[in-house]
Order: sequence, then C-alpha cells, then structure tokens
Amino acid sequence: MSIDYTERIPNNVNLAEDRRLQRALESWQPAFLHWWGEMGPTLPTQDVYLRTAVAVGKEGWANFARVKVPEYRWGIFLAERDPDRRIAFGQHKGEPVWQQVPGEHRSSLQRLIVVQGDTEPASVEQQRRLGLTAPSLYDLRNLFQVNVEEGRHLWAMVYLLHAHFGRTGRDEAEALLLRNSGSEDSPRILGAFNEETPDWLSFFMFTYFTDRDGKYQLGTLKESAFDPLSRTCEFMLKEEAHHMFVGTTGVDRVVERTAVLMREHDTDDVAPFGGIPLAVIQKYLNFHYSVSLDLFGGETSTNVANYFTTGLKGRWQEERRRDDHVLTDAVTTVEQIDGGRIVTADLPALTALNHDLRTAYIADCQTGITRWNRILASNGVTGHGLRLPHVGFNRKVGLFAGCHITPDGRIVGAAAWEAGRPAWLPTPADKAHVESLMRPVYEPGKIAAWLAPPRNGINGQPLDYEYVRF
Ligand code: BYC
Repeated sequence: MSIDYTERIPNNVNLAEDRRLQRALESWQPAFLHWWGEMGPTLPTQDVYLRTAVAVGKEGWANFARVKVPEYRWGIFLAERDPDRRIAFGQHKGEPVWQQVPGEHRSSLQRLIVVQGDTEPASVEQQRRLGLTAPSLYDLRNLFQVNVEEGRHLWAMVYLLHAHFGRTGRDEAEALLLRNSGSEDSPRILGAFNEETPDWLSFFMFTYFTDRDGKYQLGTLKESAFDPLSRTCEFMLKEEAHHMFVGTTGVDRVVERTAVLMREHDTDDVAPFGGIPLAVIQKYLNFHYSVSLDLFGGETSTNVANYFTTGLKGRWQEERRRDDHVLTDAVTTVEQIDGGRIVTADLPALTALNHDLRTAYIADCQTGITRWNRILASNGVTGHGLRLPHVGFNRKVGLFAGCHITPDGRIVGAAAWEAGRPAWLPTPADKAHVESLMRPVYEPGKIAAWLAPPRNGINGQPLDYEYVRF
C-alpha cells in the first residue's frame, strides 16, 4: 500500500474522502509546525540525508534523500488492514477487532493514546540542543532521523485522537503541543520524559533504554482490539527499530573507545586521555535504566488488568503465548518487600501484567550488557564488566518507590544510600567531564575522540558522506 505524497498531509488512510477530518488535521498542522520551530532541533541546516516512509509493506518501505528538515513530509501511515483479524485476548477474545471505539472504552483508550502521544514530542524537546555538539555528521544525521520520526509518531496518535475521539480528542491533540518536557507548570506525563538529555552519552542511553520501553509498549498496543491503534503501532515499530540501533551502536562505540584507551594507557581513569571512564558509563546506564523501568507503572495495577480484560492492551507477543489469553485463574511470581527484605509472592497474573512486560524488557536490556562486555573483552579489558543494577535501584514508581536499594539489591537506610549515590549515579563532576567532551565535529568522515567510528555508513553510503549540509 503506497502513500500519497501529493496531499498536504501525506497519508494512506484516504484522508481526502473525509473532508471534516482532513480540515481538522490541516488546522492542527500549523500548530505542529510552530511547535517544531519552537521546540524542535535548534541547529539550522541546509539539508539532511533522511529516510521517509513511502509505503507500509514488508519490503522497501523507505526512501533516502537529502531533505530540508522543516519541509520533512510528516504524515499518517497505518500498516495494512487484515480483514480477518480477531481479538487475541481478554473477554472479547475471538471476536472481530473494532474499527470504531466502543463507547464504554472511550476514556481508557483515549488515555492510553494520549500517554503514548505525549512521549513523542517530549523526546524531541529533550534532544533539541544535541545538534550543537554531535560527534560526527553521521551521528548528527541519526539524531535528526530520530527526531523527525518521533514527530511522525506524534502525528500517528493525533490522527487517532482526531479521527475517533471527537471534540475531547481534538482538545487532547492540542494539549500534546502545550505540555513541555521539564516544564514546571505543564510537564510531560511520564517521569522519564521530563529528564534532561544534555549530552550524547545520555542520548545513546536514552535511545537504548527509553526507546526500548517504547518498543515494548507499542508491542502491547499493537495487540489492541482497536484495529486503527494496532495498525498504527505496527508501523511505528518499524521506525522505532532504528532508534534502538542508534542507542545500541552508540554505546558500543563509547565502550570500544574507552576499552582502547584503558589498554593503551594501562589505567581505568581514561578521562585525562579524552575518554569516558567505564565507571561513568555504568552510572549513566544505572540512571537511564532505572528511570526507564519506572515507565512500566506499578508491578501490580488494576489499570493494566482492565486494559487487558477489555481488549485495549495485550501482552508482548500475545499470540505466541501458550495460555488461555484470558488469565482469570493464572498467577505469576512478583517481588515484594517484606520486613526489610525482598521476597517473592504469587499474585493474580492479570494485575501483574506491567511486571510481565517489564520482565521481557529487562531480558532485552541484558542483551546490550552482554554485547558491551564482549566489546570490552575483545579489546583486552576483563574483570570490569558493565551490569544492569537491581530492578529496585533508584525507583520512583511502584513497589520499590521510596525504598533505598543499592545497585546490587541490598535494602539500606536513607543515609547509606545517599553516601553511596556518587558511586552509583552521575555526579556533577562526571557530568562536567562528559559535557567537556561534547564538541561538534562536522567535517565529513571525522569523528570525535571519545567514541569509536561507526562500522558502516547509512544506506550504503561511505562514512565520509556529507550526511548533513549547512
Ligand atoms: N510517570 O496503575 P499504574 C515511547 C501513573 S515510551 C508518571 O501503576 P498503569 C517513547 C499512571 O499513569 C512508551 N506517572 O500504571 C520512547 C497512573 O495514573 P492514573 C510510552 C506514572 O496505568 C522514547 C498511575 O501512575 N507509551 O513510546 O498500569 C522516545 C498508576 O499507574 C508513571 C506508554 O506508556 C510514570 N513513569 O501503567 C519516544 C503506553 N507510571 O491513570 C517515545 C501507554 C505510571 O491513575 N501507557 N504512572 O492517573 C500505558 O500503558 C500506561 O499508562 C503506563 C502506566 C504503562 C504508563
């Protein structure tokens, strides 16, 4: 199914046939462009080598070209409809999926779409200044790619709000441009999206850990009985894969450079040699992982039980699960805190679905750790591995919120935790060192000295290709 680029809003949803909806979205479009101008990337460019979606099918969906960023064609692209698709879970299991929103699920569904939509512009806002300090044109181009696609993901949610939620949907779509990351008066909805992304190590950690939450949340919404949401998320997941690639390979390259410097200078303290010490990388990892865990909500939640039972939000890879997909009698093992100890208890699986999703996410995060430790070992650094901190470390949401848990999983007092903090989370001095390395390198083929070059260019282009022109 190809996308119509002759329209003012490119789309594959026959927008031209619904004049009211088209007009409503066309009146939201200038507000979006205004927001992009005010809150999007601050670095002016002539053009950037970007991919743009041209179709939604399995093969060949994207086109690469030099694009003037403000003229990027943001649009509405849903994966193809499967006319036989049926609800895979919950009380409506086996029934045909919904093309319209059932009245009784309106507010819950709108809430989920608004929360999802809120994260997309938030991340653009968080990353808006990174263009000033990119370590290469290759990296700068990737930043712009991530940003324009997050902008498109906002379009994806706004389309659903306008097309299916009437007046309140239009109001929510407007509000998505009014909240801002880190704002005192009207912050973004979820915690991690109000944190700063002030440097490129943070950006790589964010795209590894926080975008990965996006992968898992979108994966559950892709299972939704509300078919337009499912189809939107299916296509968003395709774009999302590149964002996580940026994170994974970004951290790869920082770790590789650090390992080389450690070996060359026979020291852990690579800061004087222009590298980022492994201990600092670990602290950034601890921070981004723990705030991303908060994005899964509480370990037990009646919200998620209701979302599942009513068919709004499924599980990760729902259809591959070998159970009844209803879960009324199922139990699952969840951590609990009991008298100052972390124990486990069997709880109803339905209320523990956030925990279920988080468990899959944690296993996925661990693959990065294994990969980075392999890079360290292959560069002759052994006995110094990176690791994921305990799930209870530095948490603000759920069971562990308010507890003082060390990265290795010990419950300690507030004073001991505060005393340990400088060894576990980035200190002002760590941030100042990372910040001191953030100098733009904008000569084609050149790379900053604090990270290794990428393995390959973009879309078969050489590394010294002029990915961004000023
Ligand atoms: N911060 O019942 P609970 C992405 C609220 S990332 C602040 O425990 P529930 C992306 C919660 O809203 C993916 N508030 O949790 C990545 C609830 O409030 P109400 C984003 C929080 O509802 C990078 C109350 O606490 N998508 O796409 O089962 C770049 C009790 O919550 C937080 C989604 O999240 C928090 N961290 O699950 C760009 C999918 N956590 O309703 C993009 C849609 C919880 O009582 N959202 N609360 O007022 C959801 O599925 C669910 O809303 C959540 C929470 C998973 C977020």
